[in-house]
Amino acid sequence: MLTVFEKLKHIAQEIDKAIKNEDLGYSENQNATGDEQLKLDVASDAIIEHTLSDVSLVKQIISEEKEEIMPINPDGKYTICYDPLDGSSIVDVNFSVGSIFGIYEGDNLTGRGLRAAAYVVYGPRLELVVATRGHRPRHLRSGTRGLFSTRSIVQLKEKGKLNAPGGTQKYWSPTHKAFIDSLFAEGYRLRYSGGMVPDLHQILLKGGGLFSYPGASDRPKGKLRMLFEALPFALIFEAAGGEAIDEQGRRLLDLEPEHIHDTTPCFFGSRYEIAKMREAYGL
Ligand code: AHM
Ligand code: MG
Repeated sequence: MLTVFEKLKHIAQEIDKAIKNEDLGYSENQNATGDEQLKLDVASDAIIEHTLSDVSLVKQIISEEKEEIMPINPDGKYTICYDPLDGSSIVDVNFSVGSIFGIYEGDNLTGRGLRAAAYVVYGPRLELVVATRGHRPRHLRSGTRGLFSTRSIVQLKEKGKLNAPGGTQKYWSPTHKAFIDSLFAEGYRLRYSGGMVPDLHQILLKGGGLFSYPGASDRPKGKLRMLFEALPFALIFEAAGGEAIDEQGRRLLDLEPEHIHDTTPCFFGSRYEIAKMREAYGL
């Protein structure tokens, strides 16, 4: 796993340079889910593909930006699923964006097969959070000579203060709206940038809170993709002492996507907010 994490540091540096220097415009393509692709989405995907394609531990890669699975080494140990540039709709306004990685055992593309996860935050500083299953996540920051050093071990408190509610309110169910309102009524503060990487990173580093992306009438199965987005963050939240569930109260790490681009409603939080969610949803 260390070899893979070392490669992720290289990828982080390369994508960071691309974000700072390359064209932010649209490419002529759409990705597998029909989203317009930015030139930067394509460039970030190419950096990751190029870097991972000579790692013998890697059996195959699956990208949010690719329709199909890409084989690398048939004897490799892991499948790496990734979102090369999450939050590409906010990169033009110079908000923080990120890359997300899920490292799955063999070709076991389920929550139970997920062995490790990581994300990169491209912000004023370049940061990386890595977690192997069952161990507290490590938060690293890149220094002056491009070397990453550990800043902290990530651990959530029992209860936080932040509320990051995703999606469009007019499409939320009355249950979800009442739940989100109840957190604000309790004193939670709104923190939502529209990029799940910085939004979840903030909750993790500030010790707790809730990030939700529910199923709603416009998107009954939510927006966030299981393999590249929801499951990697579920592993990180659980490793940090928090929880990650869907709207039926199932652990995200117990889910099994039917298709590689499947999405799921999701709730990530410290224990208190997740307990409140279960209560509000009658679970
Ligand atoms: P993307 O992968 O196309 O960038 O979309 C995922 C992003 C997440 O980072 C973020 O949490 C979510 O979309 C925001 O969606 P919304 O604007 O509907 O709240
Ligand atoms: Mg994404």
